[in-house]
Formats: sequence, structure tokens, C-alpha cells
Amino acid sequence: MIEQSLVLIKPEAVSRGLIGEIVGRFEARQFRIVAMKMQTLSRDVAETHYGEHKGKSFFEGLVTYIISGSVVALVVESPEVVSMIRLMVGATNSAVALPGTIRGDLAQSIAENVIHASDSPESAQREIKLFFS
Ligand code: 3AN
Repeated sequence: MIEQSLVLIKPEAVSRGLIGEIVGRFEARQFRIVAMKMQTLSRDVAETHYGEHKGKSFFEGLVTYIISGSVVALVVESPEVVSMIRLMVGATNSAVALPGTIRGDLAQSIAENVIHASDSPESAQREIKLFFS
């Protein structure tokens, strides 16, 4: 079934010049990029996006980090794209992300881990509305 996923290329990946590397991996996989926007998130949007982590020790740092610079939001479309992109992204903690995954190849920490990708088709639709409204 055709699905969409919301992807965020996080601030340190944008400042390290990794936009092309990351988008290129999706294009090489023949996913369709149907929207792409560079933006600096407001605190409100960041807190809504990471709402499930409110109350956790890393929440404040996470929000401060994600609004600290430009991010690139993408809508990527393909059959089964949500689970395929999650596999390409790799584990949250870059220390255990497998080589060959985006985080396993490019990320240096758990907090600054290069990329966000939707964890379900339902989250994707909610996140696409949040970042492209
Ligand atoms: P994922 O992005 O792999 O789906 P989530 O949804 O569990 O991971 O966490 C959202 C974001 O919160 C992560 N991408 C990471 O930036 C940050 N994060 C998660 N766990 C930690 C942690 N233990 N310490 C610092 N930051 C964390």
C-alpha cells in the first residue's frame, strides 16, 4: 500500500552538510519526495511534535536542540515506506545503530542523531499536518 512518511533532517545534519547525502539515500531507494521545506521550528511546534516525551529527563534538551537551527522536513512516498525508512534510519542510540543505516553511518550521539522519521502511517499524517500546515 502506498504510504507517506514525514522525515526531519535535524539541525546538526543540516549544518554538517548532510542534506544531499540523506535525501540521496531515499532517492536511490526510488522513494518519491513529494514535499520538502527548510524551516526553523517554533518552540510550540517542537513541543507538540515531541509531546510523547514530555516529562522525560531529556525533553527540555531535545526541544532546545531541535529549535537551535534549520531543519529540513520531507514528505516521502512509496509502498511500505514507514517501516522501510525506520530500517534505513537505524537505532535511536547511535552507539548501537548498525553500519549501513543513516544513524550508524552519520550520527555521533543519542541526543543529536541526525534524523527523525515517523513511526507509523498515523503519526506520519499527524506530523505532515504539523510541519506543512
Ligand atoms: P526515534 O527518533 O528513534 O523514534 P524516540 O521517538 O524514542 O526515537 O525519541 C525521539 C528523540 O528523542 C530521539 N530521536 C532523540 O533525539 C531523543 N532521545 C531519545 N532518547 C533519548 C535519551 N535517552 N537521551 C537524549 N535524547 C534522547
